[in-house]
Amino acid sequence: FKKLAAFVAVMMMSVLLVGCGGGGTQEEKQADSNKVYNIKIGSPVVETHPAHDGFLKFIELVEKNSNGQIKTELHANAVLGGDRELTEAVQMGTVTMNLSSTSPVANFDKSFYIFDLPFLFPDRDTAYRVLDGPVGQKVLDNLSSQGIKGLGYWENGFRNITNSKRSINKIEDLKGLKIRTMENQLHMAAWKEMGANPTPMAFGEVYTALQQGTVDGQENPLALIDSNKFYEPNKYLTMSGHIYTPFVVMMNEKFFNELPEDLQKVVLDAVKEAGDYQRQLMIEQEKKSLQIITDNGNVINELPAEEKEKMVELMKPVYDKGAELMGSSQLIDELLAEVKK
Ligand code: TK8
Repeated sequence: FKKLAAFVAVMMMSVLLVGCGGGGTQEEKQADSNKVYNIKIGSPVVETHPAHDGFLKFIELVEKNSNGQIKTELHANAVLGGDRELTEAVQMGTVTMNLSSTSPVANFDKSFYIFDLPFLFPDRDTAYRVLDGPVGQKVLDNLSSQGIKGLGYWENGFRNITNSKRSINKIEDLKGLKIRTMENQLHMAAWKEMGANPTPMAFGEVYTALQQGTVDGQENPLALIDSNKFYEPNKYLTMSGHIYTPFVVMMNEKFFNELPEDLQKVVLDAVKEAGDYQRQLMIEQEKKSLQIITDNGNVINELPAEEKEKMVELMKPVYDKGAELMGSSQLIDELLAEVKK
């Protein structure tokens, strides 16, 4: 009997050793500290936009902090495609990492519709706190169902309206205006509620559409209105700030999971630090962009506060549609509770 007990003990020990030795892929990965990992980055924005600087900062940080184990290649100016194409490429693994406005990503995971609810965040600091908090993280984690690792949020910003027809001094001025929207049902519903005529279109086609008059106007944060020169075909700029759109930074999940834990932390820390840096650049850029548009002789007005309040009232059905598209109002309720903290 004693022999049998000893045999079982040896067997148990060997299984345990193998278990924590061979199967422990972390140790194997850790041991292979000479392995180089190449991150192929696709960016949908032009090099003059601070999101490009965000990627440059990310690259500096990961190459420095990985002792050369992480190499990068940055394909900027949407040469590998816009939001949707790049997100599909990250999903397939043909591109390792990208950023996209959250709105097109709602077509991959419906929880991203949350960010197309108008007037969700009263200011930047609230947006940053909520995005970097538990609700923002929950939305990022939902991307896992699409084979994507959500890494964090950088800033696109509060959206303003440009058009070639007239200043928007009251909501009625939007009536019948052909406005390009992002390819996102909730975004389109918001503009319908305000009496405009929404046309969904990829970002890369917007300038030509404005120039040819296919659409009368579009809406984007000032930095993009400047970097993509929408103020040239669109003489009128109305500062409405009706939606805060984040950029979501994403990575192919299989690639991320194959990184040793220490390099996963290097990537996550670099996305966070580069994001803080990019957010600061955006605050500066917004002032510069407004000056450029002013110097170009555009007609600029602020949507009056009472009109913004009317917009908030008009948007209530959009919140209901958002809950319908997302399957419930739970995430909306959670996010609004975070906003109010
Ligand atoms: C840039 C887009 C842009 C977005 C849009 O790729 O499509 O209007 O606001 O920032 O993501």
